[in-house]
Amino acid sequence: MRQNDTIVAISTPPGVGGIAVLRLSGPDALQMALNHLSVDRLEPRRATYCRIGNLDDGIAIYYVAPNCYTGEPTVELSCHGSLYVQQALLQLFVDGGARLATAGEFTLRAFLNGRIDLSQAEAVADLIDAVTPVQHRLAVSQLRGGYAKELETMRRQLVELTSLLELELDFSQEDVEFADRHELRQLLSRLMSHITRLLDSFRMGNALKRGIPVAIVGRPNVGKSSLLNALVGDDRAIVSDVPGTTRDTIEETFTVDGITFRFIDTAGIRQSDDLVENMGIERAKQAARTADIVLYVHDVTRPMSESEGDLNNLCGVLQGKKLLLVCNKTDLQTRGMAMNDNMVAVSAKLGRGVGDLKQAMLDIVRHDMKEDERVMLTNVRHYEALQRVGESLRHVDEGMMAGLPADLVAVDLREALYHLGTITGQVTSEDVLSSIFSRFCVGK
Ligand SMILES: Nc1nc2c(ncn2[C@@H]2O[C@H](COP(=O)(O)OP(=O)(O)OP(=O)(O)O)[C@@H](O)[C@H]2O)c(=O)[nH]1
Ligand SMILES: [Mg+2]
Repeated sequence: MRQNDTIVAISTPPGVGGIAVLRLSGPDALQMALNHLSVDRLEPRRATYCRIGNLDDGIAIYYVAPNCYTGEPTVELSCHGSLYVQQALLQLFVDGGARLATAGEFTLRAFLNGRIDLSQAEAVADLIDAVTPVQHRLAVSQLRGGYAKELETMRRQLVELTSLLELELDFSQEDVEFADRHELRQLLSRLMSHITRLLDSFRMGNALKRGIPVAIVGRPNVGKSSLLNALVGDDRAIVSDVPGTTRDTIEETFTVDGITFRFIDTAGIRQSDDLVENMGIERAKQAARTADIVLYVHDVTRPMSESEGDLNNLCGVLQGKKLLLVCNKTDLQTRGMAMNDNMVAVSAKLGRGVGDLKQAMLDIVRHDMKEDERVMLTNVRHYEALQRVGESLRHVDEGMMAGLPADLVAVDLREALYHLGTITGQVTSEDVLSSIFSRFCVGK
């Protein structure tokens, strides 16, 4: 990982634009820029209007290290967004000794120079990817470091634990077990419950980031695919009056009030001799298993007892899910129905009641979000690392209960510290870094 050279890239999206921004970062950034500008100095953090390499007129800004994004001297040139100008300027600086930056390399340098930790670098990528207000909020809160602070607190507590134990080690010749193990275990259990809470927040955090999975299930022909189409406002799934039309699962996302739902239309659930259909039905059950919200569609022209029977059979699959009973085809039904809180009446065909259904889903999500207002875990890599931290701490706990000698317990503690360090990047490998930064675009 070379870091002592000067890198260059266009930081605005590829293509023609009103303006384009070229970024130079590294020890020679200022000199390289000045070589091609019509001015002979750039005042730090001041916009200077100048000619750039006889190609264009634009604005140059010089950022002084270390208080800038990459933590090293940086110059940004805003020029006209012509493809020709962009390419010609890049060429100019490459000929002048700069190296084309790889994807995410500016942010990688920010990390390597200690400007941000690894979890914040990942938040930068999330922020760039964010398309909904919720995704934006999650990324911003991770970027601003509320989460990093929480991790730091945990790390300090772990270090404290380790040093308490090591103190005990120093005195072990004298056979004192003075580091009050009661105190140790209290500290440990506080830490463990903290970790459990963070791990628990992942389900919600991840769902908010990627879209909350909503499975649409029910008997054949009740209008599941029609409901999907009505929800997303598009003829996404094939609809027909032949039962068993949908054979595979179909996914479509839709954002309501800033919250993204990932709808999964499934094959109608029934006893069938058709092998392919049965595979589809198995997938339907699987979709219901992995969903947060299950929309069970009931056709109001059919007896309610049918759906009730199904729901009883699906009981195991539906455990822990939020279930909404969607009574469909209400346009064919004139008499009223006894409704309760978990029921929504719709006509997928006419689009009637679909707004109510969306509202009911939003209510479910908002209710869950309230329970989890603090820092939320959204990143799979962090989730896995924290799971390992939790596991090591469980070993510590077991070790202390079993009265294991301090040096053995300390091994597990150090392992916990190690896994925690992988989140922020205090310990990391080139593989991890390259997999994280390859997600970025060039120029970031
Ligand atoms: N009148 C009326 N017909 C509907 C409504 N919703 C769906 N249908 C009709 O019911 C039939 C089945 O609709 P689909 O959406 O394909 O049903 P499905 O549950 O996806 O069926 P499978 O994929 O076979 O399991 C079609 O003829 C739809 O036009 C509704 O609200 N009112
Ligand atoms: Mg269907």
